[in-house]
Amino acid sequence: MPKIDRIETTLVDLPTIRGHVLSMATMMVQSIVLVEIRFSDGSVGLGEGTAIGGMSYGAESPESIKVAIDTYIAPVLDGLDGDRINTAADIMSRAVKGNPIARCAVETALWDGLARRLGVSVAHLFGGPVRTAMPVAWTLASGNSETDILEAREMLETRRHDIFKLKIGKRPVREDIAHVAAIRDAVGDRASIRVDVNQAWSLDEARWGLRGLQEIGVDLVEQPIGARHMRQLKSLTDGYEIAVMADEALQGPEDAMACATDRAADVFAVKIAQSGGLKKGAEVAAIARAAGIGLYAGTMLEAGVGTAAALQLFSTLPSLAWGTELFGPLLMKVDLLERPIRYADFAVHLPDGPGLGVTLNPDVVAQYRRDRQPGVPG
Ligand code: MUC
Ligand code: MG
Repeated sequence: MPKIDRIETTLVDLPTIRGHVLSMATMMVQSIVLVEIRFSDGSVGLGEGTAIGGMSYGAESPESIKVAIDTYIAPVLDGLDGDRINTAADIMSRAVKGNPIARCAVETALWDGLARRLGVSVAHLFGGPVRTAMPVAWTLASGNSETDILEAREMLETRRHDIFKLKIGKRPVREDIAHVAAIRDAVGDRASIRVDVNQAWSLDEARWGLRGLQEIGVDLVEQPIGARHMRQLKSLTDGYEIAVMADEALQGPEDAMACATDRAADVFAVKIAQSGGLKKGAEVAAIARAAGIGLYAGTMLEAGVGTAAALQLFSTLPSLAWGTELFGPLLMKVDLLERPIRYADFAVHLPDGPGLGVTLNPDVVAQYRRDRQPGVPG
């Protein structure tokens, strides 16, 4: 039985293609933690842990993910049979409370290692893909309506995306609605328009907001109010026709259960990282499915490894009515993978090959790793 020999983490800072303006932060760089697990038989598994906007989006940061893995997860998994992923996940959740992104990164590397040893894909371990191409949204978040319109037109013309998610919540509600309306008018019925408020509105702002968004033909509003305000979210879900999606409110199966029991949202943004791993992500999706709640594959704006991991899982779900936003690698100026994930015909394509189906480009990692020695050629 291959044992877990070593768990290595590397912080990598990747510049974004433009400022990505969210209600809580503007991202000029995306920092990710790469995880490589080395097993006693020589096999290796890859994982990724990625947060958004330092600590402004959630409680984990790139630095805290690295510390959680190096200091608290690696020692308790040392020497464990590498095939026993359920045992490893259980040990991790007993040793480390919270920190779902760190646990997901390690679990991902265990799945990659196991699938590679078996010569199959991670999707295969989850019962096999039911699809290999998935609709993929692009986030318009340049902070400027005109720039967003140009970007949307280009995405439509190149057939890369016809689903746009607009990041709002930073400006007064009226200004945000005018911004969304300008984009809605510019693209007409060629695209689905959705918005993500990232918890920025109070309940009364949200009531005006949802009414306005509904009137201008927006399809969906994501996490309009604070993650903990589940009852208030339900009042919005019940009060308007526009679909309401829960995102930050879903930190694993327990939150999913509470949200589904009250039917507080119409759609779940399922994120493997926020759920605490692929297995728990699958549980969140199963709860949604059992409750008749729509599914959407969310992202923490991961680079290629984390995005591939999500694709492996979401390719196996019988229904994914709202598609995905697994576009993370496209937001960064450089790609970490030897063979980048393919985006074409308004879809993201499941990488093929064993494990996650991806390998790292060592030159790019060497050039962008945070601990790179100045002057040492990367
Ligand atoms: C979020 O809240 O959904 C997804 C796309 C994007 O631009 O930010 C993320 C996070
Ligand atoms: Mg969101």
